[in-house]
Amino acid sequence: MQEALQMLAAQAKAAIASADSSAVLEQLRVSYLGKKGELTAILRGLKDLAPEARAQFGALSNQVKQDIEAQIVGKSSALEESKYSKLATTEALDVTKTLPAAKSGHLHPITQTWMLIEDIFNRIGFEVASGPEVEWDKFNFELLNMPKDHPARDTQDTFYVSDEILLRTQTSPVQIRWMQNHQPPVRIIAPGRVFRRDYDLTHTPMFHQFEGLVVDKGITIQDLKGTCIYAMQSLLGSSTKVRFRPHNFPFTEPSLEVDASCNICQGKGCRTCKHQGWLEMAGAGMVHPQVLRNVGYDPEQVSGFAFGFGIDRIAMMRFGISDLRLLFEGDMRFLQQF
Ligand code: 2U9
Repeated sequence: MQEALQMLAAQAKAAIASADSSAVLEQLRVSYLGKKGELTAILRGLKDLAPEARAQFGALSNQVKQDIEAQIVGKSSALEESKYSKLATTEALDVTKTLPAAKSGHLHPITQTWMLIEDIFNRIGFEVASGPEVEWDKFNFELLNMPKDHPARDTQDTFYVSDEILLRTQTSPVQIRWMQNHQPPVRIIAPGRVFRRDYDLTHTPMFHQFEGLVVDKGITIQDLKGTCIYAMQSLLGSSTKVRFRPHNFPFTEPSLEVDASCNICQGKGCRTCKHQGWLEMAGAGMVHPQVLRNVGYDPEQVSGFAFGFGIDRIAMMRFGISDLRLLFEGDMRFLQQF
């Protein structure tokens, strides 16, 4: 029995020493010291021995049990220690290391231009108005002097939702709604998304424009011209020249087109301005008396002017972008430049 105990003690010592994980160590503890363990079986057998032998082997068995327990405890802390010292090298963090600079986003070139426009007009006392992108035919066309059979409707290929509902082709309905709810003086700009069925190098089915409207007693075409010159020079530079050509819109009379001297070649002629020295920037005119009447204003008492600019066009000129479609593709390599 003594021999058996000594062999067991030697076996256990070797096995514990070579255990390479806490799980293996736990298995060894169970197999030696557990309820069905080898040493436990020997200890249980002590009761069958003669009293003398029982005292002798009892003491020895207890000694072996204590030794095995102590070895397991010692090995367990050695294993823990080596686990953490390995982690200290494999998962080490250098908290003093300099991080790469954080990337911050920025506003889209169109948003930047839009905000600049609002700022330029705020400075001369205009309020900013907005309205729905899905509109009634009445607000987008009819009250603007374009009844159902009007030829001008053909030039604005429209997305219809139903007979009476459409995606607005201009922001003019915002001004109609404003005038229905406010008495003169009116001094507003209406920036926003508009929609037309068009897609090529210079047209996208969704684009941005801002329109302006001023209505008060005694407003003349001089006010219109002064405001357009102020806007063009604020947006494109103070040396920008502005010229006005006669045009025709159903909602203004007289109507004008507004050109700015090309800010790429300073008016000398280049590819951007098709060697004209001028770029077409806006449409404008004195609000048609019928439009004033349609919203309940008296054209004998008040007069007004209105204008419309493409925001995307201005953004392209300010940032030197040649293809409008690039602005709407969401390619970060392109957008990060602005
Ligand atoms: C009301 C009365 C008149 C707004 C106007 C234009 C001329 C015009 C274009 C410019 C570039 C559209 O984005 S674009 O293609 N706009 O030419 N817009 S006058 O006239 C109004 C607006 C509201 C009540």
